[in-house]
Amino acid sequence: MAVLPIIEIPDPRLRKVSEPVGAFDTELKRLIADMFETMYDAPGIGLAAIQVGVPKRLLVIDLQEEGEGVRNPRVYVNPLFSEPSDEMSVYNEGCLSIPEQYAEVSRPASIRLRWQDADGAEHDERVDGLLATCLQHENDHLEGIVFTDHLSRMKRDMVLKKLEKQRKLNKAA
Ligand code: GNR
Ligand code: NI
Repeated sequence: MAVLPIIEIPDPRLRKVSEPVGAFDTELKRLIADMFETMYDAPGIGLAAIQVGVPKRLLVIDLQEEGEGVRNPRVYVNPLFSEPSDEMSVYNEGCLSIPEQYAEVSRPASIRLRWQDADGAEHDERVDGLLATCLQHENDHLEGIVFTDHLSRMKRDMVLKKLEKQRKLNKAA
């Protein structure tokens, strides 16, 4: 297993549309294991394959609910969203590819999700709460979208300016 480098904006790879996973082989299982190790190391609650430079429709999530440190790893291969609720939910989102920046994003509070697991078996569930928010954030990555794309021009410019300022400070340190 390995901690992989996480790519950050404005890396153009983060704008690519990821391709469906076709083979449920040992290479896929190794990538999933490396993605978990990378996400836990960061630490983050979700990671899309493109964030480690692999343009495949694959996400890992672990909400580590209640902050009790109990791991609950979830893998979503070829996720498909439908039936978003009219009800919206606002969450202060962050992204490992936009480090240390946060902003409130409004998304459907619940969605229907179909996906495959690491062995290719199919699943179909309705999800809500933080899991629904996180899944939509990750699914955006598969389409080349990041959370700042959902903000007003003014808020987006503010976040991107703060990111540049932070990067300069980090460089000077
Ligand atoms: O670690 C992460 N935290 C987070 C918080 C609120 C909404 C979404 C997320 S996902 C993010 C990790 C990440 O960048 N995934 O793509
Ligand atoms: Ni992200």
